[in-house]
This record gives sequence, structure tokens and C-alpha cells, in this order.
Amino acid sequence: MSTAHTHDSHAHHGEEPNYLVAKRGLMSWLVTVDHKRLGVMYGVAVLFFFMVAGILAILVRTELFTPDQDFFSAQTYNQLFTLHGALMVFLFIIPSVPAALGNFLLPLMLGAKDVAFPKLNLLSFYIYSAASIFLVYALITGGLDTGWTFYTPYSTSTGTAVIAATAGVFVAGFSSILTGLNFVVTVHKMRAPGMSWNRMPLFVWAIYATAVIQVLATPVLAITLLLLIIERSLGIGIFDPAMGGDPVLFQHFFWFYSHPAVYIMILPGFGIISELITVHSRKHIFGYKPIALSSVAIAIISFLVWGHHLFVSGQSELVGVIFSFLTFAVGVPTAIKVFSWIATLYGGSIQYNTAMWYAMAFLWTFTVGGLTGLPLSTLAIDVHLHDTYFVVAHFHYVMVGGTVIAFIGGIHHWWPKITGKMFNESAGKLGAFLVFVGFNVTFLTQFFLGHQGMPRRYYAYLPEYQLMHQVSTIGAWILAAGLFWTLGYLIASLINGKKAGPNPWGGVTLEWHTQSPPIEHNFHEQPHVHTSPYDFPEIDKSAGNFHPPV
Ligand code: CU1
Repeated sequence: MSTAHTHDSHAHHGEEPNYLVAKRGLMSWLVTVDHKRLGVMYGVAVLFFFMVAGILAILVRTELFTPDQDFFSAQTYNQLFTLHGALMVFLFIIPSVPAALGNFLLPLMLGAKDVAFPKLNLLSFYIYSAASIFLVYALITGGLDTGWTFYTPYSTSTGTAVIAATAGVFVAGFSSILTGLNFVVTVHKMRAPGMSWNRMPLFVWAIYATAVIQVLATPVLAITLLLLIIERSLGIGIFDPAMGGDPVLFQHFFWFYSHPAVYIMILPGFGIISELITVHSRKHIFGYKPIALSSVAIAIISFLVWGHHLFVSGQSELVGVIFSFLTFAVGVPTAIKVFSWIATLYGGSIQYNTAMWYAMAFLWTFTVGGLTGLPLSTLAIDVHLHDTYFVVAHFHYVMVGGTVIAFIGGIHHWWPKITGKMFNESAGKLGAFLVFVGFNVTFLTQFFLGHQGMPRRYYAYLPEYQLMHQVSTIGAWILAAGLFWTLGYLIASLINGKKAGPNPWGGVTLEWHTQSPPIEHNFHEQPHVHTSPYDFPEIDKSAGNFHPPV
């Protein structure tokens, strides 16, 4: 039987308008405090920046098709990869899963009406919008050529729009902190009666661990960027050695935030994969507690590993060894998750639909991303691989192969819930196939390029690297084609997709216990939770299809 009772009478179904049409007009969206509408608005915004930053990546890869300079000057090339990185990290990946899917799902999964502070949620969205205006301003005036990490002393002296860009990131940080704060309180205070911590869906656990990092780490980035702005505008020497500052200090500050930020980016992806794998293999998740607590463990360890970005900065050998050891330690909770997902699949009644294709793709790409972190965290090997394409390949396997593939998989899994429409599964599988092939062709190649010594951030290169650069560029075009294809059939589904029932996949967490799309206050009556999540009803195979639990 199902995990919860919602005491829904069938008379209710379809009578109350869903959240998309409960209020009408543009104004009703601009001042909404409905977490679902805000999730959709974040979704549209982050996907817009994903597209802009993705187009910048295609320009970068296209320039690299030949060893010579073809389309862009060295200066323009530097601006292209910087804006690609800055927009992807700060306006797409960091808010992607938490602010878009997290906002939409967290209260639904907890059986709540909304987040703890709905108005603060709206404010976070406007702060994010203001930040994006700063960054777009930087993009069209002056550009930015420091790389997304804003390393000093170059960022103190370059003539590009460093202040506008860092101000944008500074402001975006407040949005991230407030969203995190909102989610922490929501998880503590808004759980449905009977939902103890051990009965929370794993996506909620992942979002919770992420929110804690957002609250604790983001202020450090804000202060760091503020110091950089002070140095640039007032000439006070903090990081620039020419003014008596210390550039390595900037790297410590920056990575003290930005390594935990990597887990802000990947932990929500883990949460999505836990949901996708258990629902689409119709099997209770293997290792519920280890998966939940490993998110918390990763959140804690994430604060102790930042020095692995400084192995060649001249820090002491002892410190290097300690950071190397602690970095290896992250592998333990991460491996616990991967093994638990595989154990969940084992013996499951797997439905090979688009969402599951993405979950399977994730298991390969994220594992490659995670495992290639081990050579990088090995002190001696890192000296050889530092600042090469090996690093570029590694973090794209984690950020794209991990977070983005999980995000797209999650969009497919919850698409019927969010929009009330089913997308075309065959089109979905073609898109997943193109994304998977395109991604691996692009970035697997770059491990070999980097290992052979190709440094990153160069617009021209030696002819011996040309073949692999061309393979990588073709992969990027395939990946882009897959993403545009995916956008196309998802939009088409809004127009001519079949109407989705409340629970098309047979999910067992609470969001599947209300209609699709949900009503404005989520549930007709307050849900009560009686059992742990992920108890799947027996599948009636003779009927050709399973019956949703509600
Ligand atoms: Cu790191």
C-alpha cells in the first residue's frame, strides 16, 4: 500500500484549478509567493542562462577546431571561456536543481502548503534576477577575462568589467543564502505529521545538506569578492603583491567557498538520482540511511578539502598531504551512494524510459568524474595534470555528467507533475542518447589531451593536439543538438502532449499523491505519513500496467 493517506475523495479531482491557472495574468506571476510558480520561474531563468553559456561554449570549441586563430582574437577567446564559466556556475548550475526543482518539490515532498517563508522566496528570486542583470551588463560592456575564478593579481589589474561581474556574483550569493535558509527552516518545521527524519524522501535530504552548505559557505565568497572590489576600486592592497597583498590568500578564500560550492552543485543531483532509480526500478531504495547520511557527511567534509586547488601554489608539503588525504575521504560517502544505487537496480523491475536513461547515463558519467578526481588529488600526479585539459574534463564530468544530466533527468521525471503534460518518450530517448554520446565524445577526449600536456585556456595550440580537439568539438556539436532537440519536444509537449494523471510513474513520495499539476495549496487535505518512503505496491503485471498508489 501507499506510504500516506491524503483522504482525497474522488469528487475533488479536477474541480479545483491547478497552480498554473489558479490566478491569471502576468502580474499574478510577478508577485507570486507560490513555491511552485517560483520554481517554474527559476527553471525558465536558469535554462535561459544555460543556453547562453552553452552557446559561448560552442564558440570556444569551434575556435579550437584548428590549431590556429580562426574566429576570435586571444582577448575575445579569454572573454568567451570566462563568461561561459561564470554564467554556467553562478547563474545556471548553482541555482538549477535547488532553486528550480527544489522550490517546486520540497514542500510537495514534505506534505506542506509552501516553504517556511514564501515572501522571502520571492525576494530571493528578485535578488537572483538583479544579479543576472549585473552579469549580463558585464557581458555586454567590457566583458570579463579573468576566468570564472577571478584569480588575483590579474583580476586587480585587467581592464575588463571585473567589478560589475563580481558585484553580480556577490548579489547572486544573497539569493543562494536566503534560499538555503528558507529550505533549512522548511525541512525542520514544515514536515507533514508523521514524517520523521527517517521518512523524508532522499531528494529532501540532499536539498537539506545543500542548503546547509549554501548558508555556511556562501558568505565567505561574498566577503572575498567584496575585498577584491575594495582592492580594485580603492587601491587597498589585500591580494595584489604589488600593493603589499597576498594572491595565495585569495585562492584560499575563493576555494574555501568554491569547493563546498561543488557540492552545492552536485548533492541535489544525487538526490534526483536516488528518486529516479528507486521509482523507475519499482524497488525500495537500497541503503536509505547510508544515502541520506552520506549527503551530510559530504557536506561536512566539503569544508575541509579546499587546499587541493593549491597543490602547486607552494603550500607546505604537510598541508598538501593532509588535503590530499581529506580529498580521498570524500570518495567514501560518494561511493556509498553509487553502490547503493546499483544495488537498488539489482533485481528491480526496471522501466527503460527517458528518466531512467538519464539515471543510467549519470551512473557512468558521474562515476568517471568522481574517479578521475582521485589522480588529481594525488599530490605527485597533480603536478603533471594541473592546469591541463585533464582538469577541464574532470570537472565537466562532475558538473555536466553529474549535475546537468541529473537535472535533465529530473526535469523529465517531474515534467508531468509540473506541467500536467506527458512528453514523447521516443523523442526523449533520442535526446538522452545524443546528450550522452555528445557529452562523452566531447570530454572523454579531453582526459587524453590533458594527460598529453595540452594546457587549458589557450586559443591556439600545437598541431599534434588537433585530431583530439576536433573530435571534442564534434562531440560538443552533438551535445548541443541533443539539448536543443530536448528543448524542442518538451515545448511541443506543452502544446500537444497527453494529459498526465496524478502519478504516471507509480512514484510513492508525497508529490505523487496530488493532482498534476498540483492545486495552489498542494493538497486537498493535510497528508499524514505512516511508513518509511519507497514502499512500492506490488505490480500487477497481468494488467499490462501498474496501478498508481493513489
Ligand atoms: Cu575542490
